[in-house]
This record gives sequence, structure tokens and C-alpha cells, in this order.
Amino acid sequence: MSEEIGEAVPQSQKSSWATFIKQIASVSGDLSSLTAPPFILSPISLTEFPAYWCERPELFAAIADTNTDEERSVAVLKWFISTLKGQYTSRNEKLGSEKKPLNPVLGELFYGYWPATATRPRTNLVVEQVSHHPPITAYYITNPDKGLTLTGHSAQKTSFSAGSIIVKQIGHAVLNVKLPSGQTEEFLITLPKLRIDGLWYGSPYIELTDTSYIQSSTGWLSTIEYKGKGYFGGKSHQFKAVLSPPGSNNAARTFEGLWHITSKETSPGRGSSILDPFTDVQGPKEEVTVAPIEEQNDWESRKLWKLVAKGIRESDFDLASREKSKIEVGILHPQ
Ligand code: HC3
Repeated sequence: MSEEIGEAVPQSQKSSWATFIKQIASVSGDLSSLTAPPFILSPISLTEFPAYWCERPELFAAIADTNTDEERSVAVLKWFISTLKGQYTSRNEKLGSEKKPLNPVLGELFYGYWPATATRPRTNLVVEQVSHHPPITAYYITNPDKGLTLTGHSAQKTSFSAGSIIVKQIGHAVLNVKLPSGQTEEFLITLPKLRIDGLWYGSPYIELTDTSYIQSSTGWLSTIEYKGKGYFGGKSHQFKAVLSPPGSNNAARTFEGLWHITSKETSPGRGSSILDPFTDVQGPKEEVTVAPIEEQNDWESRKLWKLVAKGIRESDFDLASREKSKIEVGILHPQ
């Protein structure tokens, strides 16, 4: 591998990429206000990211079809692990690398839904940017027919270490499940830490590190450990989840594998076979359905950023920067 900085960086942007990396290394907290070179800009607003929670709507709906507290915790874990590929690797697949998303303005909105099918009812999504600096995004996902609601907020604190950006996720999500008994079970979902590698080459990608948790109000707890390249055989995107029963730290069930491909249950005596994986995200996912731009209001992300996104997609960065300034001026000095 060549040691030259910015292998993936266009020749004309190499020096601004080097400046950007130096700025990242010296700023801690919020990267959203740094000016990045055009090749690394994404035309997608951060308000669209909560849609990753539901790109496998059947797994979300299936949480409501369980009969015991244990099975419900397993279903929540399965859905959660299946969201990770979308959350953390989909920009690499779609855009070639992790890019810098559009920094939402205060009050920006993103609405969407996953339509009902023969096997599941409709799920709705509402997102609002509730703080600009630092960026904080709040979201609400609901499947009323199944009695499921996911409420959360997302913010990040960044630091720089050994050539990588470390992103601590500050928010959390709460999943409420209405039970046939009339009671509601609550799951508190914490979020993993990110390490953004590949900066030197100009092709950033995310690896997950440390531990996140899903704590149910029934006492069942999933502890999910993430390991990436360089650990235990060196594969990217490894995880191991331990599900423990109320009042005990002992593992009742264990699940492990690669969160961006497949995983299986590894509990003694009940491991699933290759034919029956715990999670398998190699098949198609379902992107959120969004109203056509002409029907959106001025604060909805795709309408608000339409021309900036066009400029970025078509490499017309004068257009992108002109339209971005118009949005910023419009927000600071509304008519
Ligand atoms: C750190 C990040 C913004 C935040 C993104 C979050 C944590 C948002 C919540 C989602 O559920 C999961 C998620 C995925 C990706 C995270 C982004 C990756 C890069 C972006 C930085 C602000 C941009 C850093 C610039 C560059 C060029 C290195 O990508």
C-alpha cells in the first residue's frame, strides 16, 4: 500500500484534504462546522439517518409477535444488529466512502414511512433537528398497529487518536412495546462508539468499538461487544452479544458474527445452523418512502437542500456553496 496521503483524493484537492485532516486533529467535539473539500461531501442530510432504524421493517414488526420476555429481547437484539449495516456501512456502498453529511439546520424535518404489505402494517418516521450547534437530531418511529414506538436522539462528540476519528454517540433510543396484557415493555438502547479509519487515504470508513447495551424493563439485558480489523483474526465488523436474564450476569444466550453479513446463535446446545442464521443482512433492504419534493414543505430536508444536493451530485460546487449560504442567511435573517 502506498504511503502517499490521499490516494483516493483528486489531485486538485490533496492540499485541502491535508488541511482538513489537520483541522480534524485539532478540533474536538463537533466536526460539523469544518469546511471539507468537495470530493468528501455527501448530498444527504443527517436528518435522514434515523431511517436506518427501519430498513428491515419486518424485523421491527416481528418484535410485537413474541410471546415471552426472553423471546422479545432476542427479537429486539436481532432487529438492532440488522440495522448496523445500514447505519454504518451504507454510505461506503452507495457513495464509495464515508462522506460528510449535510449539517441540518435547526427545525429541519424529515418525514417518511414504510408502507403496509401483506405481512406487516405501516411504519412511520418523523425526524426533527432540535439543535444546530452542536447538531442534535430527534426521531420518532411508530408502528401503531403493532404497538411499537421508537423514540431517540442522536448527537456526537468527536476526538482524534492515532490517525482516526473517534466518535462517541451521546444519544440513546427507547423502544416501547405495548403488550397484549395492556402493559408496556420498555427497552433502553445505547449506541456504539465509532472509529473512522482510512482518513490518510481519503477513503474514510467506520469500524465499531467498545460495548453497547439493550436493557429491557423486564430485566433482560443484551451486552454487545464490537471488534474490528486487527482483533481476533482480523475481520471487520465483528460482534458478540450476550443476553442475560433478570438479576443475573450469566449468559442465557449468546450470538456472534459479522454485523454487515451474517451471525448465528452460539449458546451451548442451541446454536443455529448456517441455514438458519440469527441475522442475515445480505438480502435487500427497504428504503424509506418519502413524499415527492414538490409536495414537501420548505423545512423538509430534501426540499430545503435540493439545490445544494444537486450541486454536490453534479460536481457544481459553486452552486452547492451559493445555495448553502442562501439557506444559512435565510435561517439567520428570516423574512
Ligand atoms: C460522525 C458522522 C456524523 C454522525 C453519523 C451517525 C453517528 C449519526 C447517527 C446514525 O444513527 C449513525 C451515524 C453514522 C455515521 C456518522 C457520521 C460519519 C461521519 C460523520 C462526521 C460528522 C463527518 C466526518 C468527516 C469525514 C470526511 C471523515 O467523513
